[in-house]
Amino acid sequence: MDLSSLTQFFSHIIPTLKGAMGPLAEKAVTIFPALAPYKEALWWMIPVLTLTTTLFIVVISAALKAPKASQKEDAIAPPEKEEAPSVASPQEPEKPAHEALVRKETAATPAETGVFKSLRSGLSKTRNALSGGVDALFKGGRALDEDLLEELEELLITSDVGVRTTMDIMDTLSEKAGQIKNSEELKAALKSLLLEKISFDKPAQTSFKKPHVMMVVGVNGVGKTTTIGKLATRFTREGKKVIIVAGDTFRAAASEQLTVWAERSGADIVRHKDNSDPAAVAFDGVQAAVSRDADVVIIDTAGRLHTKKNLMEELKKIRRSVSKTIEEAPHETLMVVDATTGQNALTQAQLFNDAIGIDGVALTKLDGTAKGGIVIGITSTLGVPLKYIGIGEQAEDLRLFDAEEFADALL
Ligand SMILES: Nc1nc2c(ncn2[C@@H]2O[C@H](COP(=O)(O)OP(=O)(O)O)[C@@H](O)[C@H]2O)c(=O)[nH]1
Ligand SMILES: [Mg+2]
Repeated sequence: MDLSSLTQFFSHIIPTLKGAMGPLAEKAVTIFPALAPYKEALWWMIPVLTLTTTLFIVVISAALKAPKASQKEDAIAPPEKEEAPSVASPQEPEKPAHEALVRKETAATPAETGVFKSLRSGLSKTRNALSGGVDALFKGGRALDEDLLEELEELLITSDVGVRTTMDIMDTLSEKAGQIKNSEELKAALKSLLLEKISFDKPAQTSFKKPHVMMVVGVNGVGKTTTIGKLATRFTREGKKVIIVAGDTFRAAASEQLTVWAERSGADIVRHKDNSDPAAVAFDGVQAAVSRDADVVIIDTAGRLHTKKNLMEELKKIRRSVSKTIEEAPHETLMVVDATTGQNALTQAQLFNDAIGIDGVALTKLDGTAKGGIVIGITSTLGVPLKYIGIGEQAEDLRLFDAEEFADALL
């Protein structure tokens, strides 16, 4: 549009607008006498104000629409927390567990929640008990005397630190008692003593010989399948090709649950019919890994403890079966234990270690307990490295165990 046609346009539109708005302006002045001084300008003020108000309403309603829509989805979304699957039951209906997982995913996928849960918030219950407990000891200006030390000892034992480890810590602390005046100093001393107890030579990091075969063992409900899902996520995010093997053929829902995790993490899954031989699935899984050039194979296993002897025999059979394809496989046997079971976790780990030998422990549900002291119990008595800790149910809630980071989060 050139300048002359623009001038022509305005010379046409202005009188038309003036003519149309004239009567409106008259009416406005009779209704609002205060507008009288602006009468001459009303022919353009009315359309301009109408236009800007409409624009304003459109923008505001568009801005409000987005959060409203997601609120609506929230309202129909199922609750995030699901009941833990019950201990082994062959009659367990297959569908609900599968549905439960799919629903859980729609409720809060990692992409939706966005922020990774911090270790500190995952361990908040233990932190409140331990760090808060030490603060409480000094309330009312108490000094570090025999009574206070005794209460501290009780605090450590009720946090599942373990009797022997607590005794060791208390011995050293009583020697240092003269130098400790307040809760901050006591926390610092306690922290360095705990750190001494839980520090390991760092477990060898993920430099795998391809395919690296991992077997995941532990009793029912401790979080094996979930931990496998989290591990698969971790490995695929590192760019590794992962195959997970549904070796818990005993529980109908187990393979379904693992299939959901495979989809979620982008791993392949090898599964057979329910009640088929776990050793045969494991064998096929390793064969598939070799032929598909996978980096990691993670084998899920059953965990029914009431037939303990059979379970250990079954696990040994799986080991033999995978070693037929790769002599040194499984390269790693990871034992999963549930931190909320306290000292039982330690007993279980010892039991599995004696029967089949374990290379590392994954301690789950540390977010659900105030007794995270079990980490200290496990690392200081088992002689097997604590490799991973689970601090929630989502894919990213698995951490490589780092003694310093852990101690920092607690005290
Ligand atoms: N809060 C919490 N729940 C967990 C964690 N790990 C697993 N779970 C839950 O524990 C329950 C049992 O887990 P599952 O993987 O099925 O145990 P499995 O029987 O050993 O395979 C499920 O509801 C999981 O969501 C964790 O680190 N924190
Ligand atoms: Mg399972």
